[in-house]
Amino acid sequence: MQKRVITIQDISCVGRCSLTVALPILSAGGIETSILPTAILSTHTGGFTGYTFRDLTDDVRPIASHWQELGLSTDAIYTGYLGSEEQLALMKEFFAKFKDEQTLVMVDPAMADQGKLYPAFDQKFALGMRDLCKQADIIVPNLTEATFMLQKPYPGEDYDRDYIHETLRELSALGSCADGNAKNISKVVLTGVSFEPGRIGAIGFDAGANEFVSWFTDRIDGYYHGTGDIYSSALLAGLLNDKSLEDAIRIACEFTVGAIRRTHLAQTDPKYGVDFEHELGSLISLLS
Ligand code: PXL
Repeated sequence: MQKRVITIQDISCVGRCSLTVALPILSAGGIETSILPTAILSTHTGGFTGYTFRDLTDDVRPIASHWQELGLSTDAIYTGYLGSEEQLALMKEFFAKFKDEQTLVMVDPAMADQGKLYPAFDQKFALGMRDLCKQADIIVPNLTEATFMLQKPYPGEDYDRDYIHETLRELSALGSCADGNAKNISKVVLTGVSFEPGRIGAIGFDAGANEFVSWFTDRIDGYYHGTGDIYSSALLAGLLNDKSLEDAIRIACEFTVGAIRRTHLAQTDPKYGVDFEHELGSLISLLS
């Protein structure tokens, strides 16, 4: 049976991130993608100025109630960029309504990169996001987001494999400090990890198997916006196509680097995001 995901993030109308990448990537993975937009912005907030922001917080509960009346069920819930602490609280309510034994909850704590929080966020929000992550089955932070959630210093490029493994274990253990039926976060995927010049990738920790898995590709110079969202969407597409964590990590890495490479060669303005569209064919092949 075809799988369904409900993804909850903003619509940044221009700039290829959040819902404008999650929808096509998950669709390419053969997954029915239902969306719950949390805000509409004319562009994303990274590198553009003067963007509009229409908050849709007040719509979240009525949309969820209507779906409950329909008896809607879902194989996965995937949250990305969320606009406020109030929205974090609403996500917990949403999980309580729509999560059952079978539902995979993926939280991408999209709030920071390169050692800094995105413009809309502060420490308090970062801790709120940490609390939301406790309710997830899988989380996909980059190293900046991980250090904000663990309240430890951002190491820049100065870390080794032991540091990364310890960070992954600490992130997983966040789940066991949750209220109620607390348990470790079963899978953590840390993105943007590099142990040698010219190579970058992701490392996953499967708490149940007590196992680390990783994949690395060439590192392409420059900073490309929206690649975290592209990575998470492709990772989820892999998992929902019954790929192992290791294979899903590899597929998401290869897809994302392919899009970055094209964009680097085309020399387009990186704040408009990366050309993932021309990589969708390869994604479909990687998933089949
Ligand atoms: O890519 C993450 C993201 C999503 N949505 C909005 C953003 C960002 C990152 O800056 O600003 C609105």
